[in-house]
Amino acid sequence: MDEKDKISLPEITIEQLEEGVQHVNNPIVGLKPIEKRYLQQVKDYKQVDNDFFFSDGESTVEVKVVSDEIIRIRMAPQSTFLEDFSYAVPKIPYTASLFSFKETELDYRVETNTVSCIISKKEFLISFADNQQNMINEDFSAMHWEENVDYGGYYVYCTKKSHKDEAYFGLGDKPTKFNMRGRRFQNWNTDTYSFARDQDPLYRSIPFYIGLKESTAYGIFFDNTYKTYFDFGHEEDSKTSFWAEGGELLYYYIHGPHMMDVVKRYHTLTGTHPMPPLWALGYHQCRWSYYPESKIIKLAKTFRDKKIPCDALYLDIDYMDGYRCFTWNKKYFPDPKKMVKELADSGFRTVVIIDPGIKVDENYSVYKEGKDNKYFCRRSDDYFMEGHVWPGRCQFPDFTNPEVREWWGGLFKGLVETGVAGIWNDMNEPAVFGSGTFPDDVRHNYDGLRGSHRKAHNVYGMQMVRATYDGLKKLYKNKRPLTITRAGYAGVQRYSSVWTGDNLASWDHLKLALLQCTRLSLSGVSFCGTDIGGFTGEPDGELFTRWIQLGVFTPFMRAHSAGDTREREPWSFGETYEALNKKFIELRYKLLPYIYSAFWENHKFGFPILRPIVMLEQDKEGNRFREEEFTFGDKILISPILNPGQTSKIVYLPPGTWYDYWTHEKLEGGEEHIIQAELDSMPICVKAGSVIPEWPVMQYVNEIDLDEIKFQVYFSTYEVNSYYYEDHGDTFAYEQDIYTEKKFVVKGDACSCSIRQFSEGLYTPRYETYDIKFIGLPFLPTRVIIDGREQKVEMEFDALKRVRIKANKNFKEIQVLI
Ligand code: MIG
Repeated sequence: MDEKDKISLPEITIEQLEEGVQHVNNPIVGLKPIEKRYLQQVKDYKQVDNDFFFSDGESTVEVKVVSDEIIRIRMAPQSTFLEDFSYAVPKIPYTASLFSFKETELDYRVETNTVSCIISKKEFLISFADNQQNMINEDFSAMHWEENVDYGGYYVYCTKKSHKDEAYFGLGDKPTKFNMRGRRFQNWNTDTYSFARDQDPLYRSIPFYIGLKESTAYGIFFDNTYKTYFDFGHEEDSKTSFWAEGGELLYYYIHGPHMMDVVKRYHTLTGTHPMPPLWALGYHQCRWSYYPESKIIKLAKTFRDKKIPCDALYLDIDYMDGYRCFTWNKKYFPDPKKMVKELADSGFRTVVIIDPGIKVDENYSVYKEGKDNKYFCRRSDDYFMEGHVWPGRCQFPDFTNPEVREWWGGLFKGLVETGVAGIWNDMNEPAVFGSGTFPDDVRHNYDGLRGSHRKAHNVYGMQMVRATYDGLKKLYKNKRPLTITRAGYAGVQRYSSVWTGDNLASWDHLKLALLQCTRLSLSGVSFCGTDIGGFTGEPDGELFTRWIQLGVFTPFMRAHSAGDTREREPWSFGETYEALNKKFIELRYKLLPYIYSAFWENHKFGFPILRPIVMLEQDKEGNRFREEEFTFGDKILISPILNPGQTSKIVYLPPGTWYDYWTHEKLEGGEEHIIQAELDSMPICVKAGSVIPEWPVMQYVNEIDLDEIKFQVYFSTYEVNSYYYEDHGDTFAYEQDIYTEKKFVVKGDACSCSIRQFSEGLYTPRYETYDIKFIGLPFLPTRVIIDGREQKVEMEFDALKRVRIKANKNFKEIQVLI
């Protein structure tokens, strides 16, 4: 090779060359080696407000102070940055108060009150330390890249040091062990029917992880929509890398030190779920497919006859006319509006499925409109992107085009007028029969910035459900829509709940369900659930019941099954199981006000709804391998039974005092306990000091107007706060502070227990009284003092010395004492 044909390269070491050289068999460059190129010594820097630019003469790295705890890093190999646009982070929430800049002999330091970002001059390594100069996350080698001769742009890489025993969590719903250390993953949304343990990738891409180094947590959010990879000490134990097949090396370093801080801060970047309609937290019954009309009406009636609570029934693809979206099969559903109303009259919401594939059919208005307005995706040479899906030959809207999203949102008008209450977005990876998905050369609008499918693939589903959500929100006029999506990218939580796709009826998948949901919760998507019972295959009664039990404690609770399997309703496995399933669905309904409050804490404050043990007690080494215990909100701990025939379980409780939910037995935390759990039970523990709201069992949300509400108060000797939230349940008035948030503070000693109440917000609930039950009092009370005055209050005691009193809801403090 001639000297002049060589790519001009800055000095790089032999070692780097050996690692990086790849011979690409490309006709244009022949066998010319494509090198991995690394940042070189820093030559100069420039500051523009809270933005710092460091250059090695050829490449530039931007260090942006986002907040006291979040710093964003970007690299431009030839110093030209791409457009600063992100589907995940719609608006960077700048909140940095003070920051400073220092230059020393060896490095530059950008420092906030809590984090210091250190840029070494000689090697251009980037590291993050806390304000005590404890190193938390460091580059192993300088950021690097490779030119992409086929498409232009670069493959971009970042390699960090991985410390012995450093643990890794997050990354969406990878169906694998909870701590991802030692594994490599890929993000490329994929329709994975009947997926297996460890299969990768699946339907969603959330390129965000939490590292736990010793007892300090931090987060890395690699906001890149191309195919991305993460290697957590898999290739080499001492390195953790992430890289992408295009786009920018752009990541946010999110400071902890607690995992909870990291997740909350990740939420400040990517947003939280809007409040869901309350009914969406009830039990949902789905199947592929319930049709014709008589079948679904009978299903509804069976629920009510058997008095098994249920709020939503689903129509899968067979409700459509030849699988044409936004149409009805009139043979099966001659009068959908009447049917939906009939269901609504007995308290059921109807949710229908929608797919992105639009049937190529000149007589079908959706296709015609899409075609006339050029809304469908095209190949690089301007041919339409065509593929076969359920309707046959289809074209696909380009949801990355804002105009297309607007159009798509409007298409729901008919379904909304029919009374449909929720939309289930399927096949939006996007999935195409045969080829799997779109070819790479499909072009997308990408909100005006243009891109091939390589860039838009991972956000396609998220933009579909965004269009769906925004459209429904307008059409419902201030009523909350329910949307469910299969595919998604970081930030999808702003538009939708997700379910984990086509799982399998096996005990191992029950375990995966637990892992996937807790992992999703840490990755910003708290409103998640799995197909209860397993989508493919056949569960037996025991597996189904255990899955219902876990389902009570997954934010989205829906049973679903494939069409070629036996029926899968709560009564499908005989009377014994029916009674058990009913008992646990009823438990879900009792806990609805608690569940709803946990959603509020997610929406408003960015707390994940499901919290694995390691998040509650991250400094205890062994916890990073505990996978089965988790809390729902911060008060109820669950450890579902995950094996056939199992009737008891060793459960670890974090420090503090806990109570067995069923027996009220007191259990000390910081140790393991054996908890009995025959099929009619499951290990559930409540933290001491909790105030757990409870509703009577209703057959559907709002069936009964309450005139009192129950609270279970769990005695504690240390002070504990609990939050209780309520609002209209179905409007957006909460955005104007029309809600009530109550804080209860519980504290007791050997002869008294007090509960104080604080309220905030403008919503006034209908009921007047609280029905309060004290659990675990170490004494038998004889007196009650309400707001400083002793009252003659009737106290009821039961065999377990639990004390029950009724009180007006406006009290400030209640004390029960000897
Ligand atoms: O190619 O609509 O994951 O929940 O029932 C299968 C039929 C298409 C896949 C979804 C599943 C749904 C099914 N769909």
